[in-house]
Amino acid sequence: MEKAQQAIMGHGSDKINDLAQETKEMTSSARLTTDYGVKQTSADDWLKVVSQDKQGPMLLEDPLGRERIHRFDHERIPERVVHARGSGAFGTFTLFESAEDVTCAPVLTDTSRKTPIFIRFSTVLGSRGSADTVRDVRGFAVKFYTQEGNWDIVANNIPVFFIQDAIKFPDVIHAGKPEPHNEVPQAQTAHNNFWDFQFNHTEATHMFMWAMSDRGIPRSYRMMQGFGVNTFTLLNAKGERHFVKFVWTPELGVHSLVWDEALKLAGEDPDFHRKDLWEAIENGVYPKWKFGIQVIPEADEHKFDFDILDATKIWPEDLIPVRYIGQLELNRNPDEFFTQVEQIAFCTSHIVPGIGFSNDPLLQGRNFSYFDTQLSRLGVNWQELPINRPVCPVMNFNRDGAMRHTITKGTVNYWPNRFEACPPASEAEGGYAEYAEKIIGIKARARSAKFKEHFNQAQLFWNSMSPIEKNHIINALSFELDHCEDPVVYTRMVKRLADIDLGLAQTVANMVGGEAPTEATRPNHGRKAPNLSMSDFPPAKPSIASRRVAILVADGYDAVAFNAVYAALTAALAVPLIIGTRRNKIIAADGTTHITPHHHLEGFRSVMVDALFIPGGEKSVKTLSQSGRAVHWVREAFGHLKTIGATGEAVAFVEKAVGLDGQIQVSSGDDLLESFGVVTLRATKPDSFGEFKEIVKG
Ligand code: HDE
Repeated sequence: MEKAQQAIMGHGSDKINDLAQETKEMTSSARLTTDYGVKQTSADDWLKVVSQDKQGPMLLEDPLGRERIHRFDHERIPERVVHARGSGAFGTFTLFESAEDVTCAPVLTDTSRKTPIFIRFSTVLGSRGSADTVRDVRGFAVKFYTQEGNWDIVANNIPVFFIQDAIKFPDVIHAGKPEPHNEVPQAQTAHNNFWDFQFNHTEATHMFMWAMSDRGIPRSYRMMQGFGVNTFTLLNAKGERHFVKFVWTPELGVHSLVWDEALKLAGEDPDFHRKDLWEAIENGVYPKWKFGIQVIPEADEHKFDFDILDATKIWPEDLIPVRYIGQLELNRNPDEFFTQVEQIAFCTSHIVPGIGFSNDPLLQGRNFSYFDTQLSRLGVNWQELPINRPVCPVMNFNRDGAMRHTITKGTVNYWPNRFEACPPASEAEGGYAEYAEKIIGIKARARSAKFKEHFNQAQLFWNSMSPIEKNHIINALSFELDHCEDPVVYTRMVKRLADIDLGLAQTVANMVGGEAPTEATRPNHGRKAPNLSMSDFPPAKPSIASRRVAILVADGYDAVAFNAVYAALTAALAVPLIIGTRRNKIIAADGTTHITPHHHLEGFRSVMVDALFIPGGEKSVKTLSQSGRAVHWVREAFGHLKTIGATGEAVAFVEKAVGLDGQIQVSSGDDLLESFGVVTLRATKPDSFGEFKEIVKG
């Protein structure tokens, strides 16, 4: 049995057991058949008229030939209109602390339960085949297969959104997607239309600051927070209602790529995030997130200077702390991408008893949209698809439609019926109880007063960034606006930045063109909030597990140093990757020991790894130092502030490659390099790699 499968046997495996009924395996004992089950003697030739020396016509009669082409012609379904590019995995939700004071939903109150989940990660704007590492918001949709039915939190890695009202969604997406006349650019916000939209919608200001921050280029899906964004409600057994936001935080800490890495990876390894997730789960290093709720009693709804139903606002954690009550863990890769990752379909409207909606105008529109989009993507019976069906019984009077699978016996298909077949459930039986909310108002196309304030939290976010994060935001805005050729777009956007911070506006104006503002359009209130900066989220338990470490070797490498590092990394569940001057055998300095590299220097690049190690060995190091590509490996890794380790002769090679030759103290006092995360040892001692590991962990 697979490692990952073993881990989830018992509790939490209901969904896997359910899917097993539909799962077939391709084995050598199985024989090729048509879809209607008849065994076939050939898979290679269409039925035709042939004679010894002449190729005759193909026969339309051939059912196998026609079936193969017909089935192929229809393999594609419409890609998701947004979030088309994604990947996902199965896992388990474990509840540590009951939230029964605020909800009666057993998934959030019964600590003995383990609820099966599936999570799909995605980018928003790119097509299905676009690159993983583009600057974009990341989708983070979670399906909980609870005993009371499916509960979906269709979340993002950023806690706010561009717009307040669902009616604006087609506009924001049209503006962000490739432009209509030439379908350029793919998976990029760096173009006129996106920034034209941002200027025209002051409500988007807070969100574009998040998107331009390092959160827009995550290092890994495993290192992002998840946010439900919209305000939901919780209902407890006493009938009391609370407003709630859902949030989860990765055990590995929140980390990003640097922009240069993201750009290069988009070309060198467009599947970087997809592979990273797959590799970690296959290696048994399961990603985990603390699952939390932010709760506001109904009576406090109007106590804040922002509207708590406005999806362009966070609930600052100093005002409303997160209460972490459970854990999401991913522990099993899908068996087949299409039937699981592509066909999974989420709906914000899928909630279970004890959880409710709020009047958040973005959520209300989403509740309409998701079901509707599944109808055009998957057809009316999409909830019967194995990945989408609940693990609890489903029975009702919905019938027929394309691709209906379920065969429902009985002579009636309506309610009420004379047999009293399939009556609605009482609340005591677990029926969903609507909260009796009193609503008074006038009918109007309008938003309530507090929705009109759009800059306070954009300033709060900016003020809360560390100096490095601020610098990255400036660089991101400078890159994006540089790609807007229309001066109207970039000059107006530069002015908009003065609504957030004068220094920010002036620096960006200087880079992208346009008149630098001399006065802030509105004073910066100077407030900060906790847990907006990524630096507030270091790893819970620093670990080198699942980190990729490249080991650069050529003929004549020092086998003692190599073996020590390789063994230490493997024991710590890291992923050592041997990168040789070729993929054929590389011979060690002793002339007999050898290794077969995973990749060669041209086939793999430094941006694909977290750290670099170069063992000594006179001949090996000489070869590497004469290779432009090897020198580039070291320089690039150094430029991206990656940990670099070196022993013996390789120490001088690293020093020279990074341009710090002669400036450092040798022996244990390599302070200058160490401050850059470079660990060097002149003499190889197999037990002295602890420090290297410690730095990689950070
Ligand atoms: Fe979505 N969104 N969205 N969205 N969204 C979709 O549904 C929509 C919004 C999010 O992995 C679509 O099944 C509207 C916020 C994720 O399958 C569609 C509005 C947030 C995913 C849709 C929003 C999201 C989607 C396209 C504004 C963060 C991918 C395919 C009212 C909380 C789910 C699909 C997956 C997908 C509509 C705004 C997250 C068209 C109308 C806010 C993670 O229904």
